Amino acid sequence: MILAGNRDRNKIQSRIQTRDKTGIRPAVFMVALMMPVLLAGCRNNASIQTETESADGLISVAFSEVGAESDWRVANSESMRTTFTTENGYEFYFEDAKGKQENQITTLRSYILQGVDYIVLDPVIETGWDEVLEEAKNAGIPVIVVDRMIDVEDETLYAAWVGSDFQKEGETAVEWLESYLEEQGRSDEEIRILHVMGTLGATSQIGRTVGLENGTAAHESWEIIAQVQGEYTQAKTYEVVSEFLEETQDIDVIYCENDNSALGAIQALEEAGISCGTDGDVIIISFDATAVGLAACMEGSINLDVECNPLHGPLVEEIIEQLEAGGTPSKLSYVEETYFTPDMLTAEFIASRGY
Ligand code: GYE
Repeated sequence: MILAGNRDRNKIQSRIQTRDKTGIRPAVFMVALMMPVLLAGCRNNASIQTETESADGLISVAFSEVGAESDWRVANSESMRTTFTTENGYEFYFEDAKGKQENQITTLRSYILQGVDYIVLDPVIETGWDEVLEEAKNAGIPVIVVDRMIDVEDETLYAAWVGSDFQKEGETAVEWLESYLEEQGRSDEEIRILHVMGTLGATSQIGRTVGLENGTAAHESWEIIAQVQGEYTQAKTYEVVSEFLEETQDIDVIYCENDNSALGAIQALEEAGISCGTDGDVIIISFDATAVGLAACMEGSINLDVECNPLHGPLVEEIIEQLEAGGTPSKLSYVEETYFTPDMLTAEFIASRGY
């Protein structure tokens, strides 16, 4: 439902903060004025509905996704799509920002103009959201943030956040490495770590980086020999790791901030004739635990894959249900996560996860 419609709005009156004397949300009023323009420019004309047509009572949920840079991301988008279906009572809007915050800001402004019921935002980076979220707030549209966090002055600019504890993921990796080296009798050996970072400024990058940096500072014999930017993609990581290997091949660990990066690092090592994983020279640590990462872990080229759960759709739906019922969802909800090593994996298990 795009316009105010005749879905029972009583429940959501309380969260609509700005209305003019007519009781119409300014954004809705603007949409009414601009209807012919919007209809002409809309990708999915069929889903634009008039007030009478929206008697179906669908709730419109408009998602601004980071991009499609990784398998994790694809699973995340899919989780939203399969949750917010018409059969489940939703009208779903989706925009892929192609990794650019400015695209997300444009998308949010168009969602605000359309007067959607809820905005779901997975922010590329943490900063720079105050202004556009103020606009959403003034239009009375609750914003639910998923995955990466936002750094805003006014916490009332978003209703809730759901995602992972990224620093904890990094700490899990550090703890595992410590015990793995111990098992191998390498605790006192010098350990040279190549750190492949994800998208700079994204909460997942920040948390996983802090986890590693703190862990390294706490181990005298560990050293981060370089930090390179893999941008969460296989292609970029392959490029930067290949370049690095021309400088030195003296590396004990490559800490890759997601599975696609790990695959890029493995590809670069293979090409340089360097072995990795359980039977190789370089220990590979990865994050996400998507099917591609777990498959590489099961066959031994990734030593550790720390899980990061991308299935946010049902969690966002719970938050929307709470808001619809006039409740206040928890401001921050962390998803449960674990980690995987080759001995823990089977093909059946990987297939059963569905992403
Ligand atoms: O680990 C990576 C993706 O923010 C948790 O973004 C997310 C990260 C994920 O591109 O694969």
